[in-house]
Amino acid sequence: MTSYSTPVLFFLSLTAVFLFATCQKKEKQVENRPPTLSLSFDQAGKEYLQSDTVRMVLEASDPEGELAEGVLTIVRIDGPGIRTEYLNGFPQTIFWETHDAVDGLYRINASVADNLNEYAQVTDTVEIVLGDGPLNAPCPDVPQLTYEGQTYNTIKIGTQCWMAENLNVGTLSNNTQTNNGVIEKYCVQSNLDSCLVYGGLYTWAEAMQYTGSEGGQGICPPGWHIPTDADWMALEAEVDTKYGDDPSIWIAEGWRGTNVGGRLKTRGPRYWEMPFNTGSSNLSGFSLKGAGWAESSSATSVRSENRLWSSSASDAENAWIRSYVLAEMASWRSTSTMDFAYSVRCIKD
Ligand SMILES: [Ca+2]
Ligand SMILES: [Ca+2]
Repeated sequence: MTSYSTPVLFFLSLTAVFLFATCQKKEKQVENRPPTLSLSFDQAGKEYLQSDTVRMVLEASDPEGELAEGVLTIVRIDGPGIRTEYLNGFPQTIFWETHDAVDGLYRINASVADNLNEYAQVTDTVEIVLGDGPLNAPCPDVPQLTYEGQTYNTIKIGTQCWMAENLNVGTLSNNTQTNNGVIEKYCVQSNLDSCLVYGGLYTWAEAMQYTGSEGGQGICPPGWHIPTDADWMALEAEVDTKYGDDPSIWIAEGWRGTNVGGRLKTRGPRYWEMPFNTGSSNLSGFSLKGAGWAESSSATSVRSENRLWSSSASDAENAWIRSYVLAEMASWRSTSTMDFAYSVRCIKD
């Protein structure tokens, strides 16, 4: 065993005390810094139509990397709190669906603490406004019509009178639709209730009832027809707020217009996949739903796309269509093989 003299031991212990004190001092010098927190919204101006989805992104970090749980509250100004959300992990996206929210100002408050109870807080205000409702009314001479056992609402847009729902006529089938004297339809998941919501899906020839004549009645009720490509263009010109009836816009292929699609689609998450339906206002009252489409009998893209026929063939195997999809406020025009099954909207003669 090594032995030390008293002065050496004394020196060693002094050194230890000094080192300990220095460390203590150093620890005190490293101050804990508070976390940072930011809140952003997907809509400029933070003004939303009632039934929109408010999408909020919270980002937080702590210089020492020690974030604890955060909390977000939504409170109607001069009203009760309507929602509290605990935040674990960042960035975090919060979806607030507002169909039940009354119009007014809402305060969004979020905070997050670190392990030493230093915290950061952000507050912002969102306004929920009532939409104006559809700018258009049902067709005055035929506000509703009943066809093959189903009643349809109508909507008058400009000089046109349209059904306000996709057509749902015929017998559910999972086989190839043929010229057999029976109107056959595909339904999402082969479920008749889906056809009540979204309408049936038909190949072009079935929809046209094997006549091929542009503007023909096809499977529509008497006095109505499958819209022509020009009927669709007139609708787009009427509904879009920027381009009006500039034919050079609407004759183009691909995405056209600024907000025609948003104004034709239903609002909110019910018939469209969230969160990307923001901006759809249905101000036209046309009420497009995400009916999907079918390559054979089984539908795909349900709640994310609606493809609709025109009665205008582009050649022997293709016809002009329209498509409306999530996250897209414009209107898609292209040709499509007649073999795929799409929705039908009837327009009055
Ligand atoms: Ca910290
Ligand atoms: Ca048939």
